[in-house]
Amino acid sequence: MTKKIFSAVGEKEVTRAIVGEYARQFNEYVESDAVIVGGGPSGLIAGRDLATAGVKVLVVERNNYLGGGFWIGGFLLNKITVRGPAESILDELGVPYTETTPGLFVADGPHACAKLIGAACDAGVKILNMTLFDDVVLRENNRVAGVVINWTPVSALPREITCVDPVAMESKVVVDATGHDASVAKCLERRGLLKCSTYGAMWVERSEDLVVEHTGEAHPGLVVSGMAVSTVYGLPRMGPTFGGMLLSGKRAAEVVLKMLGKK
Ligand code: 48F
Repeated sequence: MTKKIFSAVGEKEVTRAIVGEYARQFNEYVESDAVIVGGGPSGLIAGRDLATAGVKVLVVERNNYLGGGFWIGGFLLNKITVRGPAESILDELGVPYTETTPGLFVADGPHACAKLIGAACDAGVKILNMTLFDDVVLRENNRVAGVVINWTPVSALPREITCVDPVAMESKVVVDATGHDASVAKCLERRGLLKCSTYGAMWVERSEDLVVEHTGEAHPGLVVSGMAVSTVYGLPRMGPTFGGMLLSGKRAAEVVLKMLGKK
């Protein structure tokens, strides 16, 4: 008999640990202050700042991994760029970078992603991954008051077995940080409640300033952040540079704090 290295714990304890902890946390976050849909750079920075300020915040992400477009800089090359002054956020996160030309900073995508995800989790953000935003919860005067969600794989089921009803999570504010898709804003557009545009052609020197400037409450209860802002307002795209996403996430958190009466 070989000497045992690990604790005397079997399968049922492992299963109970997963199910019990998941259910406990899910139950706790059925009602939160803010739900952020999309765990890319803008959503994660917004989440980090909100959780740091003591806000109960849940990120809903359709993939099993967080980070969105932050893993790959552009053209499948994993170096991300930020234009000044957004390198201050890389400093906050402890991401090493190089200044390749005055005002342009380059970092490793995976390293930056890992630090960003870690910072959001350390601040207290809770995550529902493999979870697809499906619809909004609306209350009086069509105020957004939560999200309807389903497991991501449900959307891949054959048509004849897709009658899997979703569930809803209530929140005081919802943030659309779903990137180009602007999934939450588009959902309001389908209901005739919001007019969306489509993002414009690339013009980096204009787009990042405009994204930060337009970050805010696009509909009662709904804040738009990151690339979703470009889609909603028809702003130029910025391509493979991320300072605008990081500063937009910060701005989104400030707006949410104000809406929650915490600023
Ligand atoms: O696309 P994404 O990284 O959005 P972002 O934070 O940053 C945009 C940049 O990555 C880049 C750019 C500018 O630098 O052009 O594109 O605005 O992250 C969006 C996240 O939202 C998730 C998606 O999987 C990604 O992780 N997402 C999108 N739609 C849904 C969703 C949905 N319906 N439900 C849940 N998650």
